[in-house]
Amino acid sequence: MKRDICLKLLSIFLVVGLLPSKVNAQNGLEWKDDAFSMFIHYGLYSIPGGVWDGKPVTRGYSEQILAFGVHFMDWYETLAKDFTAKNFDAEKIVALAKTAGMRSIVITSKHHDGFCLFGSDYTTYNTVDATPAKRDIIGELSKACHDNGMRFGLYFSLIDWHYPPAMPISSHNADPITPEHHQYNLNQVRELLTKYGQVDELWFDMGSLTASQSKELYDLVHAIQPNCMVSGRLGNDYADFSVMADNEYPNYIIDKPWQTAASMFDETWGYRSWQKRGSVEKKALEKFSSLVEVVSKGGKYLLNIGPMGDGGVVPFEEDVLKEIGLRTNRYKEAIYATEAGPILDGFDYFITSKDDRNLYLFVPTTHNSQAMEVLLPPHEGKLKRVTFLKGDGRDEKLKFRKLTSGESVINLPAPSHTLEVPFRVIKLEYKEKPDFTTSSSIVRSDVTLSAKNAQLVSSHSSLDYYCGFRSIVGYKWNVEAAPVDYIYDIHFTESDVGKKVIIQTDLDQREVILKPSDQTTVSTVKSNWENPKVIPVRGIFGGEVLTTNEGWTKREDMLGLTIKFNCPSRRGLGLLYEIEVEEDGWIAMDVTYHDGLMLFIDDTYVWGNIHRPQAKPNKPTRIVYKLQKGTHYVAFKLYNRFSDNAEMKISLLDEFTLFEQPIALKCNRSKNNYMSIVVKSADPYRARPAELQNIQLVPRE
Ligand code: H79
Repeated sequence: MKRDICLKLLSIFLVVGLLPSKVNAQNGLEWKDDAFSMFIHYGLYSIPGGVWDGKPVTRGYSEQILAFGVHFMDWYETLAKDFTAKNFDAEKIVALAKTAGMRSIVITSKHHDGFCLFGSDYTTYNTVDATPAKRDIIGELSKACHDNGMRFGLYFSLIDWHYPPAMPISSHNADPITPEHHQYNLNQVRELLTKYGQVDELWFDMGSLTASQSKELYDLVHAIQPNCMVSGRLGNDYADFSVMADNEYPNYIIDKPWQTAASMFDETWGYRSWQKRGSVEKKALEKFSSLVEVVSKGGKYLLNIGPMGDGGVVPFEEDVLKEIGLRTNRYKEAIYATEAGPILDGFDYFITSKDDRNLYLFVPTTHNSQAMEVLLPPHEGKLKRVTFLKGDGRDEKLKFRKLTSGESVINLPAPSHTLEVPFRVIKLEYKEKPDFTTSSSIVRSDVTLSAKNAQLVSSHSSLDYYCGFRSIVGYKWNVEAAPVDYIYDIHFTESDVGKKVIIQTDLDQREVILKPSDQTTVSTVKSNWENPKVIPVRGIFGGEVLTTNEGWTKREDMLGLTIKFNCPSRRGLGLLYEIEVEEDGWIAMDVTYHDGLMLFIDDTYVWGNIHRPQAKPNKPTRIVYKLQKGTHYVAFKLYNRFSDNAEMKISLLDEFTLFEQPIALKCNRSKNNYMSIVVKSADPYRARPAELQNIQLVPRE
C-alpha cells in the first residue's frame, strides 16, 4: 500500500516535472491576453534615417544602414556625437502606446550595430558614455512603463557588428556566435535584467547559436527573472513564445504562445526619412486588420515604430497609432483576453472567443458596405443573443434566425460610423460552447486514427531565423462517441519506443511512455517511383505546403531516390515523386537528410524537421503510410541551411516492425456525438516537431 502511494506520488512528480512550470504557463496566458504591444527601433541608425552620403540607401532595412550603406564602423561611430535624444520622451511614448491600446512596450536595447541604449559596464559604446545626451534610454523607458502600468520588454540583438571578437558581418545576420561574444551577451543580459526592475519580455534576435548557448541564455534569464517571457528568436527552440519571421502571418493556430512582429512598412523598422507613407487611415486599417487576424489565431501582435534621430515619434506613426486606438478601445471586449476562434473555411470573418460561450465576429467592411445577412455554417450550440458592438453602451441587438438547412443568419445593418471600417464586430452569446466541427471531420469509432485522417496540432519551430517553420507537434481526431469506452492499441515504429506523449481527451489528459507489449512484422506493397520533378525553394525553411500543381520541371541531374544538390545556404529544392502503388497497403521508408526536410503526401503535410550538423550522422527517420492502389504524389521540401549542399536519401523498405501498446480512453457521451482525442509532444517548450507521424490508434475489435 505504502509502496503504491510512493509510486503514485512519483508518477505525479514525473508528470508535473515534464510540463512547463505553472509560473510560465500562467505567464504565457497573461502575456497573450495583452494582445497588442509596441515595438520601438531606436538607435544611431535613426539619425541618418536611411540616407547616407546624401543618397537614400534602398538596400536592406534602415536600422541596418551600417551593413548596406555606410560599410565602415569608424564613420558610423561618429553618429554618436549627434545623438542628443532631445525629443525622446519616455512618458509621452508610454501614453501613446496606451492610446493605441498597446499593453506592453519592447525597445531595442541593442541592435546589430552593437550600440547600447543603456549604460553598460562592458562597453562605452552606449548612450550614457558615448553621446552628448549622456542618458540611459532604457532606464527612462523602463521607469515610465513601471510608473504607468505598462509592461516592459527588451529587444536584444545576439549579433554585434561593433564587438571585435564577434564573427565578421554576413548580410543574412545569422552567423554562429564565438565563445567570447557569447560571454559578452551573457554579461549584458545579466546587466539588463538586474538594473531595470521587472522585465516582462526578452526579445532576442538573430545570430545562429548552438543549442547550449541558447540554453545558457534561456536559463540565465529565468534564473534572474523567472517571469520574463523569452522570444523564440533565441533559437534552438528555447522559447516561451514563438516568433514568426518578420511581418509573417500564419493562417493556422499554434499550440503555444506566439507573436507576429510587424513594421509599419515591410521595408524598414528603423526610421527612414524618405519612406513614402501614404494615407494614415489606410495604414491604420491595414495594421488594425493584421492585429485582428493575429488575435483570431490566438497570437499577439507587436507593431513597430521607428522614432527619428532626435527621439521624436514620426507624426505619421503617431497618427496611425491613434487611429488604431479608436478601434482597439471600441472593440476591446473582442480583442483582449480572448482565444482563437474557429477558422471557418470559405468565410472571410476573423473570429475570437471568450469564456467559451461568446464569439466575436469581425465582418469585413468598407466605407460603402451595405446592410447584409451574415451567414454562419451549421453548428452546435444554442445562440441566445446577438449584439452589434458599438462601445460606450450603444450596443445594438440584432435579429437572427436559423435556416432549416442549419445555417444561422444575422441581419447586420450598414456601417454608420467610420470605426465600423474595416470591420463591423458582432458578439454572439451562446447557451453553451458553440461547436463548428463538421460531420465530415468526425471519424467513426471503429476506424484507425493516423496522421492521414488527423488534424495537425501545429507549432512554430526555429533553430534560427532561417529555420523557422510550421512544426507538427501532435495530431487530433474527432471520434464518433462510442457506446462503451474506447479501447485502442497504440501502434508505433521503433524510433517511437520510449517517447513520452500526452494523450488528451475531452475528459482528461495523461502522459504515456510508448512501451511495446507486442510487435508484428508488416510487409509493404510494391510501389514504383518515377524520377522526381523539381522546383527551387529559397529563403526561410517552411512556408506553404508544396502542392502537385506547382511549376514542376524535370532535371537530368536529379534522378532516383538519392538526391545531392549543390546549393548555397538558405536555398533548397522541392522534389515531387509520382508513385504507382500496386495494391492497397503500406509503404515504408527510411529517410536521411541534411539539413531540413518536409514531406507532403497527396498534398497533405505529413512530417517535417530540420537539424544542425552533428558529429555523428543523424539517424534515419522512418515513415510508414497506408495508401490505396493507384497513383499518389509524394513531395519533399529539401533545404540547406548549414552547408554548401543539400542531401537526402530515401530507402524503401520491404517490411517493418509495428509495436503495440493497449490504451483505454473513457468516452465522453454526455457532451456530444463525438469526442476529441489528441496525441501530442510532451516537450514543455512544444516547438520541436514531435515526429509522431507513425503513431496510430487502432480500435480493438
Ligand atoms: O530588428 C528587425 C530587423 O533588423 C531584424 N529583425 C527585425 C525585428 C532582422 N535582422 N535580420 N533579419 C531580421 C533577417 C534578415 C533579413 C534579410 Fe535582408 C532579408 C536579409 C536579407 C534579406 C532585408 C533585406 C534585410 C536585409 C536585406
